[in-house]
Amino acid sequence: QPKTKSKQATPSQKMPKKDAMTNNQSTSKHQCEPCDAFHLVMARHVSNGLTCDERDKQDLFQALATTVKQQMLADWRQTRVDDISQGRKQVAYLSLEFLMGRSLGNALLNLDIEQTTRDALQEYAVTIEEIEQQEHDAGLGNGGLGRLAACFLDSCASMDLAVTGYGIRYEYGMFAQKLVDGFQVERPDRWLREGNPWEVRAASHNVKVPFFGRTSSYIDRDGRNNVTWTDTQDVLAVAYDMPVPGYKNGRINTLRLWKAEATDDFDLTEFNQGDYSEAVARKNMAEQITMVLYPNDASENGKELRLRQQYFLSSASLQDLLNTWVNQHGNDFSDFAKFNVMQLNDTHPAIAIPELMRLLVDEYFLEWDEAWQVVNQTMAYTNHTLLPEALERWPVRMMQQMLPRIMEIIFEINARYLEQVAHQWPGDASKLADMSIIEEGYEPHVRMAYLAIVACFSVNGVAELHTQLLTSGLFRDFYQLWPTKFNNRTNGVTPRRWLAQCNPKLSALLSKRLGNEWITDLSHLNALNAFTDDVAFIKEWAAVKQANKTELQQLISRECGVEFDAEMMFDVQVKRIHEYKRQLLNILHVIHLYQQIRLGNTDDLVPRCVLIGGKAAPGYAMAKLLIKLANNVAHMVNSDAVVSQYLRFAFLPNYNVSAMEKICPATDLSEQISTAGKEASGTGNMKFMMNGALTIGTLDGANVEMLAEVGQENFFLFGLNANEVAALRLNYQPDSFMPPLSALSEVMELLESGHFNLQEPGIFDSIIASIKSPNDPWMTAADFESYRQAQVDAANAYKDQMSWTQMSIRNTAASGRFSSDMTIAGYRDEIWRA
Ligand code: B1H
Repeated sequence: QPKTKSKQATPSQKMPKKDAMTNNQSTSKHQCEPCDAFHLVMARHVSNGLTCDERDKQDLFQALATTVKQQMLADWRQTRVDDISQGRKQVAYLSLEFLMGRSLGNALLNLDIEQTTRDALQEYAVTIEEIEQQEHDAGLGNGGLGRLAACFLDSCASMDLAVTGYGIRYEYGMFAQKLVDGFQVERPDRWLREGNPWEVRAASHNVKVPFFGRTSSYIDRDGRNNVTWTDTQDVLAVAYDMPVPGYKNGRINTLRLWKAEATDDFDLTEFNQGDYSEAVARKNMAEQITMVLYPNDASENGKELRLRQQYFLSSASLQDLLNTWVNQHGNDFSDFAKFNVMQLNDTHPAIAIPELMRLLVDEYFLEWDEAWQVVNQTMAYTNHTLLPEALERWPVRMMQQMLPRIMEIIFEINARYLEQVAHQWPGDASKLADMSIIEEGYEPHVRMAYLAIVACFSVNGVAELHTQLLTSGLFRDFYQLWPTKFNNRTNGVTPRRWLAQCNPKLSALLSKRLGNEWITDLSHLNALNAFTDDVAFIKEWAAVKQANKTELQQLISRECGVEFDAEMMFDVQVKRIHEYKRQLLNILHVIHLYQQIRLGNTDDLVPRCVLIGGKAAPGYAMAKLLIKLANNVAHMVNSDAVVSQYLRFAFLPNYNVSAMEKICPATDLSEQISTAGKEASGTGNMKFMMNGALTIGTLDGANVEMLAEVGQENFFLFGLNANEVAALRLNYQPDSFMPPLSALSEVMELLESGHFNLQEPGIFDSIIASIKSPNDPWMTAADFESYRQAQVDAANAYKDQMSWTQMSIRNTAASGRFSSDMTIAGYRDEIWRA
């Protein structure tokens, strides 16, 4: 009876009555332990109108979050029970990253207890917002890929899908970024220091993950030839569960994060040998696996510990899924694929493919073909990038040593698959080499993307252009072999966090006009188009943006010491720092404006505040230098009294999910300026659009689809398209894009003069050289003039606030397609068939 759930009391109905929550301890009739505990903490810290300090507030956060978690427990358990009893297909979303950010605000919204909580806090000298600030971001991801996983979890729960996220409980999340003299400095992110009130340690799900050792074959009693993997060093995987509440529907899904611990038995053998220190050292080795998130967005690093993380996550999650299956169905896997499907978030967990083969063949004694069928019917792969430096390849030697049985299985998969290739392209030896899962050479490597394509029944890209480029380029041969495997699922973002929660003023305005169905069906935003000539509405819309800008202005003042002015245009680029994202193009434009103002060419200028934020991978020297350049330019801009009448420039340190929640509601102009063909999708672009920003952007990633939805007249398009970039690559001459007296040549001259680094001679030489290099893959010079012109268009458009606001409304109205609910509906119907 799949509908019984909806008849259950919603969490709000189960929430204690307002008077019970607001009564103090002694008179409360409500016997709920967590609420009592909450009031006890509250009373201790903030009774009698005393104000509380930050430490007090942290206690209050812990108390409130614990209370909210307790409210979820019954529905959480019920969700699990119902999913099992109703025999629903289970989806496992495997990802090395879940960039969850804060959970309190999202839980209050989805559980519909925000008002109750506000009421309960009324007698204390503290607001929800102050308490929310106390929560440490769960920064268990790098950027778009990790945040996408988090948005998907929210959509799946809100759409009543039985989806479990499987990830790693890193002790240290994404590093905290500080600036010292304008340089990025990394600080550890010990997000668990104060404890994580949301998690539940679920020790009953512990499993052991084997490493190292050797393989040997044996003949069993039935005369079957089997393989065992012995003398392994096992690591204990301990499950920590986080609740994922659906939006007002009573469903609580699970994000299961694995922590690595030393196993007891492996301690024991060494204790027995009297080798205490060795045992402790090994314990550290085991626990290192889940110590830290690798901070390389869109580039691999090939570290051995990273492969250990990947196998640890994959093996623990699969053992968990198989244990659940066997408990219910015994060792018969013939129906497994009917009830289970796994989505691999890029190749990071692709080692799950040979691991599932190993578990089925070696542990459950399935025949190879039977096991392969299970793998091939249950696993689906999402590709997130075309950048060659991000395609994972693991040395065969490393794998043989660390995961000997897994490497054997990959060889076997490859041998069988290459027969198919040989059949398709008879006598074509170079096809075999090109398409082999093993890249031969001095140091042979396993190509993880090829392994994923061969094994999975679905391969998807994350935007239409990206998928086209995959099937016509990188994976062309595979597309010929298996055209039906390939499909597109354009990314999306959750409208709960990225509109309802982060922009309460706009949400209220939307709901006043449209009702609140948009929160679960974002296509309702289309109806806004009926109000684009309603002057009163336009004014309300503009007032909301203005208020949000004032809030951001305060944050920028606090964090950067730069005074933004909410009367000026807010021009924003926040994302990881990477050459392909071209923060450099943005900085060059700021330098151009600076020059114009100093020359007195200010007649047509629209005053603007430019914001850049983002982290550079610690080992990515060029990205780090771009941060330094932004800071030096910002210093010159902001300290010039004349210039700062027209232009202000700030670099926001430590950009993260919580910062974006303040930034996207306050942005006028969103910078999505990557070199065409390089940004697989982008998702920040969608958050800005939803919140009424206009986009200045290239025909890259999901920008292409955003433009199609909103129309050319509401979008500032510039630059080469992907084909033109590829064509120009063959004969690129940056000089030809900076003729004498051109804006770019003047900018280059000022930069080369050392004007922005008077005390630090030569530090930007490598940036200058990269712009002028015929080998510049990002073609910054080629797109500068068209970018500058688009910026002029944007400024001119901004002068007419009425029509700008109309365009802003049209952007929000057209953003409905980019709800992750739409994306997930696609995964559900076309891939998971759940
Ligand atoms: C994206 C990554 C990524 N693509 C390797 N690839 C990583 C690759 O730690 N690593 O090794 C981490 C991340 N991230 C992003 O995915 C794309 O660049 C965006 O365009 C896209 O929107 C996002 C979500 O699909």
